[in-house]
Amino acid sequence: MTDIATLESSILAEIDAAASEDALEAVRVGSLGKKGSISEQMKTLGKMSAEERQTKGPLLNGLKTRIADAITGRKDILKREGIEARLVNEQVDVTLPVRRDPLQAGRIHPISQVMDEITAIFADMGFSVAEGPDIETDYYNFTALNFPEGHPAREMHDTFFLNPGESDEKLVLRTHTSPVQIRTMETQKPPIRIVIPGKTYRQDSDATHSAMFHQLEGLVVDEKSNIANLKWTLLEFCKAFFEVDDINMRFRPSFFPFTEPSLEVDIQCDRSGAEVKFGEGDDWMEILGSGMVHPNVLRAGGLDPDVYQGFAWGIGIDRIAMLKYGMPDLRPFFEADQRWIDHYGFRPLDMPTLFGGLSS
Ligand code: 2NL
Repeated sequence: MTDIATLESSILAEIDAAASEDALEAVRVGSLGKKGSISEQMKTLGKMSAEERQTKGPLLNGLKTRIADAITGRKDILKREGIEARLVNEQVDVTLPVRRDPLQAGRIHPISQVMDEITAIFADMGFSVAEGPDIETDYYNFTALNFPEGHPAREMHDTFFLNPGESDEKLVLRTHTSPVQIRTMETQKPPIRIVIPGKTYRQDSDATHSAMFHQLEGLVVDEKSNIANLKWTLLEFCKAFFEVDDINMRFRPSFFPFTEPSLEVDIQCDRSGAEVKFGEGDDWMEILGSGMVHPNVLRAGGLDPDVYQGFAWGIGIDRIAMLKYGMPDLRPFFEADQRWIDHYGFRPLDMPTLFGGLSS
């Protein structure tokens, strides 16, 4: 056998023996690579006589081509074997039930969803979110909000009082989120544009009331905000929240100790079908209370009512969540029933935004 034939058979044997693509690559480098055995042979051509080169050259070139072809052929076989091995080993039982991705398994409670939707709407109008404690002093919950001592409205709130502590201050579970507005006025100079979502408490529970419920209040204070601004803000809110192009609103005179004048707001709806539709029909539904901030409340917040004025409103979250998402009963909100939250809950990664759709 010639040297070339010996070299060829030994490389072909290595190619056949290569059990992986990595091993095959090592054979390729060892033969066709820069310092490989065939390349070394090619380098000797330069030192040969013209005659010798004429016979050896084509032989070496032929060898090079055959080895390259053999490597390609072996590579294909190894690839196919790899796929076949995976097909045998990586079996999937397509009849198994689908396991939910942990990121998809949780559900956002409708109350959290509605709070996120409402804050997204007001954030888009330039409001920031403020929060405060659930346990409040009698002063922040009532006195600063223009409820005189002994005023019947204090009793109307069915307040939960805490046992007196070491300090003399009377503590309550806040009956509305309004104390947060007072705290904000004390620390922030106007213009103020805030919304306050949170838990509130009143001693009252039946099919439509829970002792702990949720409210979202808003407050705007500057030097000239007026009832027209209040109406526009609430109209834009209602259109965005109920996801309708237009909606009629009705403002009725009312009374709250902390606003003057006070206005209750109804929106147009249609109750003729199985569920209530908003923005159409000739029926009305009350959805929130509002008004111009009472001068005494501005004063309690450290602001001069001769310089500043503002408007405020409060919405009950639980009820409008029921309205928007067609939930007939309030009680399951707080029963932690997995089936209920699976049905009425929202996907955690579908965060409400105005550009992406609030509830899509
Ligand atoms: C309702 C009514 C309302 C407010 C809340 C408020 C807060 C401050 C000053 C003035 Cl600090 N007003 N909040 C105003 C009007 C109505 O809530 O029926 N909520 C469910």
